[in-house]
Amino acid sequence: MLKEHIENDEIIRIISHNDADGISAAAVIANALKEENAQFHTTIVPRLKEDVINQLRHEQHDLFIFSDMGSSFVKELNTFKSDVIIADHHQVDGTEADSNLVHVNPHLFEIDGSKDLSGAGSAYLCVRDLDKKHFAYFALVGAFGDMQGQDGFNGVNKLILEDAKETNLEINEDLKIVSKASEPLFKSLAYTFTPPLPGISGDLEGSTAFLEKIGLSYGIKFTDLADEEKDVLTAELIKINPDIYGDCYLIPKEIPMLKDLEEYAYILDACGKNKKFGLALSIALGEREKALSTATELQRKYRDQIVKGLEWVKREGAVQLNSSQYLYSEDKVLKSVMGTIASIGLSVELIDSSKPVLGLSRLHNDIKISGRTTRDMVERGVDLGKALRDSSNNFGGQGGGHDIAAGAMIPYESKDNFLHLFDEMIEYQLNND
Ligand SMILES: [Mn+2]
Repeated sequence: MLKEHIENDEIIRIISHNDADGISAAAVIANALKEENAQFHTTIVPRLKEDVINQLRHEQHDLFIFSDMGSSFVKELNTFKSDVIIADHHQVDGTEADSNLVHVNPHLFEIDGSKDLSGAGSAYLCVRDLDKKHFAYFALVGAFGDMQGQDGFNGVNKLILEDAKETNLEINEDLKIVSKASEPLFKSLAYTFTPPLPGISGDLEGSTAFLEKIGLSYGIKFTDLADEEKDVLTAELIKINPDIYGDCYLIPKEIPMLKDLEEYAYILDACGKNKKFGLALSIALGEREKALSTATELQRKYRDQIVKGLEWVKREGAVQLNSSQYLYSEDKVLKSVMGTIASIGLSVELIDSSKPVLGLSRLHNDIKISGRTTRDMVERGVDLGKALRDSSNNFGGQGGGHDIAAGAMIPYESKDNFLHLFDEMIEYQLNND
């Protein structure tokens, strides 16, 4: 379907999600189209809603591509007069696609979209046959953005990894700490959230104390350490978390800042979290220098907000319900990183991992909710996507996502009732697995 529209020289309309995966998904498609000299127009949105879809319906395009979103709107998109491609990996609702619509989603093939394929991966599969294996690495950037590559790639991601290795990807064993060449060591360590370093991740004082204890200067950059100092650091960090040393996925031809795919994802994420979608896309489409220095500044600011958020979690803790827990604050900075600190808080053991956690942030008359849990809890029966969808629908809100990570939006006034219902649903899921 895509090829035909490219040959007809149309302007192809891309709509994608606003996180690192969604931006990578748009980047795969946009880069592929650019290389085919096709024209495209991209919009990045936080979530698909009826009004967005109805607006798009009136645009004069022959092909719409929805990436990292769209699977819960098959019914609406079936009614489009133009062609539609959905390249998503979120849970599906069972609606069959009409003949104008191509629906690419791992869940349709009983493949788990929360760990085996990202939105960018689905998008990559749509362009792969146009001889685009050299963009496979963007699918891996997206997978990192959705936390799918941190323990190695599985499922379809693994097949995509083979495409990337065949073309431009190299894998090296190394210390998996961030910003090795651009930040002083104590920040590199404190800003490393995956793999988590309990006592160090998100904790500038903890990180400084650790480096003092092992006799390394905290102000030096990792790349400026002597080899024997790197060895000492590696040995000490492995004691805290053995996963800190392992495979790094690198694009050798890229500039240092974007060489490591995981770090690439974090840059896109920082742009996305600051609503600089155009900036993120332009970097993914090849812009450097000024675009990158702006992005680095945003990343610094964003990381400081996360650190502030984690300090808050450490101080206050999560509010405990029977089978779940939540974080809530009306503080402007904390609100903006609530989902992220729920997720990192869980992994660095600041939050009890035996209960799913919700990060709640108020936006005017609504509350935005990000839910996170562990693989272990999913195996015990928890499905956050289902619980958040059902509990938010009950109060006129909407939600969904994956079993391990999901989101919702509810009216502010139903906050307490919603939390109560959600908690009961989790309890039910655990008792009826
Ligand atoms: Mn995604």
